Amino acid sequence: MKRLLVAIVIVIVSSVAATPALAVDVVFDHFDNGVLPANDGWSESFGGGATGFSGGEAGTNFTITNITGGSPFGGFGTYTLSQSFTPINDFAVDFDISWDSGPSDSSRAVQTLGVALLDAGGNQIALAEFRDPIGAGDFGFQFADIGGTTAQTGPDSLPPAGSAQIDIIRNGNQIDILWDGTNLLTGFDATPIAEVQIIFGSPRSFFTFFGTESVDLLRVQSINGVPEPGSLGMLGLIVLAGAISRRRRRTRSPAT
Ligand SMILES: [Ca+2]
Ligand SMILES: [Ca+2]
Repeated sequence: MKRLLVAIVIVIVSSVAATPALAVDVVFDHFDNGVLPANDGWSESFGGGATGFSGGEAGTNFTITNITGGSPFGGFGTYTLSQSFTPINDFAVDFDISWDSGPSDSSRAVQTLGVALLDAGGNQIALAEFRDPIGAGDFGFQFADIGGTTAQTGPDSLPPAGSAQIDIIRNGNQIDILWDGTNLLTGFDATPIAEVQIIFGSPRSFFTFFGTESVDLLRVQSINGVPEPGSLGMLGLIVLAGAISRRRRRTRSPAT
């Protein structure tokens, strides 16, 4: 009987430990249907005087080759795509991008491309961004921000043309931002997120031009309701202990 109980407990504990995290897609776009994001579930907006962009969706990428309108010689022009959703706690965000600072004078292309996560009030919780800015060197670098704490890899640390797989993951109150699988920044904020933004930026000046930036994938997954294996295993033990105790009382009662 004892052996059977031990076996039952082992089965319960091991099955709970093997339960996979339940990941549910909240936002998923592979930019592969030829329909511009603004007509495909995203809201678009412009900042810094910008009024338009050059580019489109082709193959499996949404690609921008310029941000237009406003003064071409100053101001930080932006083109932002956003989606709102029911607030989520634990999450995994995939953001796959590529860029090209050529071809005419690769030292002067200036462009940024980031993914931002916001709470229901529009406050930024986390940002991961490719930055090829004015005056910080010829080429780009990795940048991350969690609640005002930032990390970056420094000027020229990325190639003039390249790609990146960026991940932002939250488990409990810990947020990790990874660039090609390597941790760039860890921060702490448990505020539920309710919006994702893709932000194309153009730090315009007289001598600069915008290169090429592409988004291959944006995916936000909610990681839901995974009980602690330890606590559920303990729950199983408590239930079993109760069953054993009741069984002992029942087996004793006929004798009294
Ligand atoms: Ca599309
Ligand atoms: Ca794609």
